[in-house]
Amino acid sequence: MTTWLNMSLQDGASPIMEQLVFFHDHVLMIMLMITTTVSYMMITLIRNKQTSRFMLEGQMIETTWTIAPAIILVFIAMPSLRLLYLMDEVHNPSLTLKAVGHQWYWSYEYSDFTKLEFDSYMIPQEEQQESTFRLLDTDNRIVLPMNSPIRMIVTAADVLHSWTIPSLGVKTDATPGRLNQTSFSISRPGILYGQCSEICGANHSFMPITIESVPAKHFINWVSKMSE
Ligand SMILES: [Cu+2]
Repeated sequence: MTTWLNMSLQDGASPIMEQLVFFHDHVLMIMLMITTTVSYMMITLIRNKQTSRFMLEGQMIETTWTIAPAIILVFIAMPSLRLLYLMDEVHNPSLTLKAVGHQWYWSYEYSDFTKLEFDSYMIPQEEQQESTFRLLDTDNRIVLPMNSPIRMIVTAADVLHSWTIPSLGVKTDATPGRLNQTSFSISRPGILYGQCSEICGANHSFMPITIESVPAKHFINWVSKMSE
């Protein structure tokens, strides 16, 4: 999760998010090079009076500064498209979780099991404990096995919502009458936090998402306990 003074992305908790962080850094490096070059050019132009009686045109430099940005764009587009298609791919999921957005809470259905579904409300400020995070913790956490491909089905019951976990690199719109699909696999155990990311009404800020990532064995125990 984000902690104090973290100005950057959260640490990736899924292979896709790790790749997204690498891509972000890659683009930032390119932007740094461009900004440096352009600022250098602008400063030189301001500080010098570059006039010449003989120079009327510069075919070579004009060709270069037209083609160079196009080549730079290709170096951004290629890894970007690679990631886009990687994120779209659903690799033979071992579990399906359905999230339904409501005003203003999420409800979850584990469609692989019978009658395993629950609502997940934010823990209100009056009920905060030492161990809970304000505006981020829920009364019922999603429990998911780590290191297994998970398919998410996201939809809404009333208005638009958006199911988001920044550390997994997942953000899917929850639209009434529509099922949106995304997939991820969590690389380590822990608790992952997210918030609704589509302005959905008065309590939009108060419908967080909490995932408890556990080893597969613990997940099976949890499922049998829940379905009792
Ligand atoms: Cu919302």
